[in-house]
Amino acid sequence: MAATEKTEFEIALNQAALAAEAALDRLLPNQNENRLHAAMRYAALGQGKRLRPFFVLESAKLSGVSLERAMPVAAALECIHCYSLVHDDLPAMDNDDLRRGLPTTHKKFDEATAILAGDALLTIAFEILADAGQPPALIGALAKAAGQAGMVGGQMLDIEAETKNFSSLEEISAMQSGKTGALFEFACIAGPMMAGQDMTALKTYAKNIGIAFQIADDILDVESTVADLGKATQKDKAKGKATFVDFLGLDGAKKHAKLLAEAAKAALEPHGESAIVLRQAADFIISRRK
Ligand code: GRG
Repeated sequence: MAATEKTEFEIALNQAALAAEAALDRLLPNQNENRLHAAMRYAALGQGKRLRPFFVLESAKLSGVSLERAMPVAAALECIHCYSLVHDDLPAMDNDDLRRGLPTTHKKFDEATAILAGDALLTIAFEILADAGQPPALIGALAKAAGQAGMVGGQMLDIEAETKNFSSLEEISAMQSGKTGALFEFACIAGPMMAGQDMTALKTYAKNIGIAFQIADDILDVESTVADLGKATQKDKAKGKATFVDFLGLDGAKKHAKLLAEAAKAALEPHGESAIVLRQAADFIISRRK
């Protein structure tokens, strides 16, 4: 392949990002001069890799589910991801000024507006799914992934770990499986769930890439720059956060991420050649620069 030629994954991610942007633009409210609407749109539109929508659309494709049926699920999931970023950036949490290369939502607007925009992005996600006639099992699965048994629960453990150190790799993996992994897992099983198919292979794939993604995030926090990442770096150590790099060292963390990516790819074996894009996605997750 020539150096400039794009991989199947890069093409699919780019298409998913464009489709997600268009869907969010259409689905998010936009009354003139409505401050809440403006903050919701600021938090959700424009930048972002759109990895979670990509995984929804790709798992749907692999399961024979149409783009039309999968798109509201991809958009709803991205709304929840964007809400989590807005709330995570607040002074009471990570207190960040920069997100996706721009002022965080509470810096651009104010804290109260950012809290409400996050709340509204979370709730509109479920409105989008209900309006699209998605099955209760899928709506319930997203609620579970986002809530106390998933992302919110993981975030709580992460905050607690600032004062109460994790003592094992299992403990930190459990926290990250909730905080970061749960939304990835939902994204990857959304396809077979909509199609009523077996989810085992994609669930195993997702569990591995979820942790690999977080390890890559921890490594980028140490090795990357604000200009490349569009957000503050070197924050984890300063905040006393429990990271994979602390437990494994930089080289150990890179090796562990590679093992997880290989395990993710191996899990796709039942899907054969049609899972090539997801295999390439696993490699991207651990080699990304932002
Ligand atoms: C506040 C309820 C609540 C949860 C916050 C996801 C999360 C939990 C916090 C985000 C903070 C963070 C940096 C987590 C590490 C992994 C992560 C989710 C990174 C951001 O995701 P990307 O890289 O972001 O997919 P883009 O901007 O590309 O969408």
